[in-house]
Parts: sequence; structure tokens; C-alpha cells
Amino acid sequence: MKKYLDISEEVKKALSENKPVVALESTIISHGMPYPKNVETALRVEEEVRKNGAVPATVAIIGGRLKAGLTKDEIEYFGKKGTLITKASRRDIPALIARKEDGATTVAATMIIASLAGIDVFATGGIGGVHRGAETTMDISADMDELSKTGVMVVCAGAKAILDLPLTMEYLETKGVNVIGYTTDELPAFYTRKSGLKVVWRCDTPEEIADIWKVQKDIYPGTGLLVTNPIPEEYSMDSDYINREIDIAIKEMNKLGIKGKETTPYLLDKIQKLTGGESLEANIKLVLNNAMLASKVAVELKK
Ligand code: PSU
Ligand code: MN
Repeated sequence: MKKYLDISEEVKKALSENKPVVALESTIISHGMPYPKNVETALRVEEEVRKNGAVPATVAIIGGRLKAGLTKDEIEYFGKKGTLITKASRRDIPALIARKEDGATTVAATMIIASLAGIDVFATGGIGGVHRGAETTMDISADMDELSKTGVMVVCAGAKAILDLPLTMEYLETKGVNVIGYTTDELPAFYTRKSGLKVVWRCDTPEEIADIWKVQKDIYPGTGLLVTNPIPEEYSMDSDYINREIDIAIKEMNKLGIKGKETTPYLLDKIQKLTGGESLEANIKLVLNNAMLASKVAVELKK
């Protein structure tokens, strides 16, 4: 599979010198935020990784080539083209390569490409999970299974209440995926710090996370780890308010008959509109916060 991969010069150098590298995804750029905030955020997130002593590797598929490390122009291109770029998960990678097309990589696809490049720490905003109503729709994100079969640590802000959070935790348990809470016992719910659910293991320092990851890589090198990092208190949203807006967005989506891979991008966009951009600001803050934690863990792993 390596023959399909291009690693940028900067990332290649960092990897060959055994320096910390943090992977970043591109669905969040093309399908998760509006232009130009998406580009601004992607560049700020890269900056945050550098500030914390690691090298950023934004992952995407361009003209059928798997990319680890994008230029500013490439990030601008993904942001500007937005939803015209294919949202690419595990199943899409072979066809995009064969047809020499572009793809904005989800958490699942980013994990695959990061792992291929030799990067095992990845920061994002939120992951896909078990959707509400999955008992009948069977809508369970491919991110879930990827965590059980690809050896990359994913740092996120928990999962949004657009998902069924208790079922998401159950599914991860079945798949053998550990869920760490950073400085918390409670699973964070993306825009808010509280979900009423427990994480599996709590860690209070990046070193503790790195220690668990080192052992996990020895024992189960092909299994991922989910690190959940609560949004900083000062940016966290009122949970009654955001949950009400999420319910409205889900009702609207069902009325429109939106399904499958369009679900998550539709809900993200709808919630941003319903909250007048307030949720977008929270989203940006939590991604930066995750980039910081992932970088600290990546630095720790190289000590
Ligand atoms: N959740 C968010 N923001 C996002 C996504 C999820 O809060 O941008 C994106 C990620 O790229 C994730 C993908 O991997 O949506 C999941 O899509 P699906 O549910 O269709 O698997
Ligand atoms: Mn889905």
C-alpha cells in the first residue's frame, strides 16, 4: 500500500529523525466547517501542534495519492472546495486511488493513512459513533471498527449528542477499544464536558496516556485507542441549549430523509446555523485543545 503514499518532506524528515508527529484529518475541513473558517482553523491547528513541539501531518487524498502532510495551498483547496470533495472513509480509498480523485479523509481513513505513514497519534474534533436510532438504521460509523483494527491513538473531545452515547460506549467495549478520559472520569460530549457516562480509564497527565499507549502497542499493535479531552470550561456550551438544538436538527434531518454518509455533515452544518455560529466557535476551541494534548502525548512518547 506504501506505493500509493506521499509523505511531505517535513513529515518525512521528522519521522526519520524520530521526532513527534501528529496526524490531522481533512473531512473536518471539507465537510465539518464552512469556508473560510475551515481553512483558518486547519492552519491554526497545525500551528498549535508546532507550538507544542510536534510536526503536523494533515492527511487527505489528492488525485488518487494518499497524502501525509499538506501544503497551505492544498489545505486552502480542501477548504474552498468543501463538500464537492468526496468524504472518504475506509471503503472509498481503493476507488479514489484507481480513479485518481480527491478525498477528504474521515477519522477512519485518516487512521489508515497515518498508520501507513508510521504516525500513531492523531488529533481531531469529534469521531463518528453509533447514531441515534441505530437499532433500526444500523448507522454505525466506520470510525468505530477502525479503532478496533488500526493502531492509532485518536484524541477527540468525546462524541456529540447527535450520536447515541451509551450505545457508542457499548460498541467500543465490544470491539475492545479503551476510552481514556483526560483529567476526567466522565465521557465528554463534545460541546459540553458532561454526558453522564463514565470513561474506561482516567489519565491526568500526557505521560500517563503515553505509558498506556506504549504497553498497548506492545500487546495489541493493531488496535487503536480513544482519548477523550473535555472542551475547556470557558468555551463549553450550555447543555440544555445545545441538546435542544441538536434535537431540532435531528428532527429536521429525518423529515428531509437524509441518510448514510450525509448524516454527520448535515447535522454539523444545521447545528452551526441553529446556534448562530456559537457551536462553530466551541468546535474550533476544542480542536485546538485536542491538538495541544495530542502533541504533548506525541512528545512524551519520544522521550
Ligand atoms: N464529528 C464531528 N465533526 C466531524 C466529524 C464527526 O463532530 O467533522 C467527521 C469526522 O471526519 C468523522 C466523520 O470521522 O465525520 C464521521 O462520519 P460518519 O458518521 O459518516 O462515519
Ligand atoms: Mn454512518
